[in-house]
Amino acid sequence: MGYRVAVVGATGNVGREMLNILAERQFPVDEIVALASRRSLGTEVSFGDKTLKCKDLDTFDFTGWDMALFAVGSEATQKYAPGAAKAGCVVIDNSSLYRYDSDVPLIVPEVNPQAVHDYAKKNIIANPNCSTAQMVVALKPLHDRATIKRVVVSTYQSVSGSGKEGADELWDQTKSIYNPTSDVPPNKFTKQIAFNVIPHIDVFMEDGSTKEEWKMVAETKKIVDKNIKVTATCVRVPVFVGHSEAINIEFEDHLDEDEARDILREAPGIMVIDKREDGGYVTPVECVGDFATFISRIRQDSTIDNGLNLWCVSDNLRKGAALNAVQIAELLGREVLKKG
Ligand code: 11C
Repeated sequence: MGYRVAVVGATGNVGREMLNILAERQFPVDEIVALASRRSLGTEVSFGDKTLKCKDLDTFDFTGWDMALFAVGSEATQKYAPGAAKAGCVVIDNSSLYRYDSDVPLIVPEVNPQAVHDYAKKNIIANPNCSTAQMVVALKPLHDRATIKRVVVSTYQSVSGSGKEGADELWDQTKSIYNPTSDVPPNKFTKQIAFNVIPHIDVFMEDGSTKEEWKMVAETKKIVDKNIKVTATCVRVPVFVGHSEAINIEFEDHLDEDEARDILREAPGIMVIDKREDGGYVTPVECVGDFATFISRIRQDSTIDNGLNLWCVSDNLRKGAALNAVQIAELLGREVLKKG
């Protein structure tokens, strides 16, 4: 016996990846429905070797459905998730709407799987921001060994994090620079993204940080440990898929770089590629379509007593969004609903 699963926002980048990953990982599905807004009604999406026709989210009755994986913005989540949850369907939400709600667990299954038991207060589980998800997978096993005091992270985030419009803008702008007959001014991004980098993701906060940076701080505290101090600079780069992060970590206790490498090699969800030679590290184009979070360039930071540097790369549409949501669904099935 399997689950009745709804994928909400099935025509978007993340919704399509959710369907792919549910099929790839042979999630025990008895019935699956792809839901989208009325204008996408009838649009066909793939689920393994099957094709699903999108149904209307607006009129869908979630009664009798076990789980709904939501991949729509906060506004649509606010409109539809409470109704689905009230109907008894557990919502796994990829938007930021519920992430900071103390009645909603925020889960990365490799890090805080025990939080799944807190799902019932609202019948909702939140999925973190992509840049947080990959970082906490790397931080957790190191924190367990040597207690992290402070993290300084700089991100190099791909345009797919900002949706299809962002990817189209990079593509069109790149072509227009080679062929200057057509001008593609910044629209989704605030400055030219082709052949450029932009130190600005999401809105500005009062203290001068951006919301993306704030999310990395707040979500790391909620998922790993509220005592960890995090400071982030989030940067958009002209890469289509795959977020990269340069992470500097300060620990309470000494942690040797070789031991850190061994710990990370054994840690769930991580693949260490760390040869100290040309090309002995991972770049975003190599991580596309993969489930793992890749760690390279592990080395001591000799400017502080107990410091390490590392390079972390992952497919932002997978571990950063759809894969993590499916892993939460697997966890929920395994630990709570116990049907599969
Ligand atoms: C980006 N991290 O790369 C963002 C996208 O809070 O789920 C995901 C935003 C979120 O633009």
